[in-house]
Amino acid sequence: MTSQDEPLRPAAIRQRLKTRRIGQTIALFDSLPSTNRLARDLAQDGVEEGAVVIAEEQTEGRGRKGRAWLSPARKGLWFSVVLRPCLPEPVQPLLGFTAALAVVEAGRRCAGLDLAVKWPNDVYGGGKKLAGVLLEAVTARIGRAVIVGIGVNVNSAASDFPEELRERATSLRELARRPLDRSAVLCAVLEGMERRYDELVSRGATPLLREWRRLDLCLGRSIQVSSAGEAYRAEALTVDVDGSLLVRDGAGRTRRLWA
Ligand code: BTX
Repeated sequence: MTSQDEPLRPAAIRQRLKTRRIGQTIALFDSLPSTNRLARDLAQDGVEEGAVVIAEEQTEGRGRKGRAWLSPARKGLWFSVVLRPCLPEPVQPLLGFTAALAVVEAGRRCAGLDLAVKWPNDVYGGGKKLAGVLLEAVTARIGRAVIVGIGVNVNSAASDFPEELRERATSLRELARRPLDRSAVLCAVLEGMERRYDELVSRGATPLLREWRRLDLCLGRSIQVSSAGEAYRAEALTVDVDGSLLVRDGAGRTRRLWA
């Protein structure tokens, strides 16, 4: 086993982590079908806000719209955070922004990288996808919860990706040209997420949206839209307070897209 393949250790994470809520409870598994699925069950059973479910490997990791998320053992961080936000429901898609921006910050803190985001929730480096975020709302016995599922390729080599992903996917190790300590990256993401989440709740969406707009690769560009059975090219204008993307279509009309 090389050092970059070392298992995560809850005690080491706890010792390093500087948060008040997110990650104060951690459930770590060698293998799970999907951390989001277990986090949903725990949220329904009343687990406290900030609980984190981590798996060294996911056998049925999921992306958006039922797509698969490749989650090989010890190559990345595959985890889900349970939140019980005091936020109006329409604003809750912004919780995905807090996670994606926290990954960007972690890349800077841990590896000196300049990463970018792409609406709705992706993180990119060197033009390739590095991380993704999957948000799921849960109606629980003690009220609604939101599960923020985060997948970050940390120590994957290009050869760890299947042929069809190699041109489109990357990892922190590939970008930084050295392996990284996954515990350090995890703590940086959880800390960055808590800070943005607290700020969103206490000060509103403005600081978060300002940061997102500065880092989103789509904005100001021509993009291909396929939504509700329609396909067209449009210019991506900006993101709005409900996390939607405003675009201008070929006829000059402004249209709103939700993830
Ligand atoms: P997405 O639908 O934007 O991305 C899925 C697409 O990304 C796939 O169809 C594939 O083309 C590509 N892809 C799959 N695996 C990877 C990978 N490891 N790196 C780069 N590209 C990949 C993004 O969905 C949201 C992903 C969330 C994953 C987390 S992991 C913890 C939690 N549990 C769970 O099941 N999902 C979330």
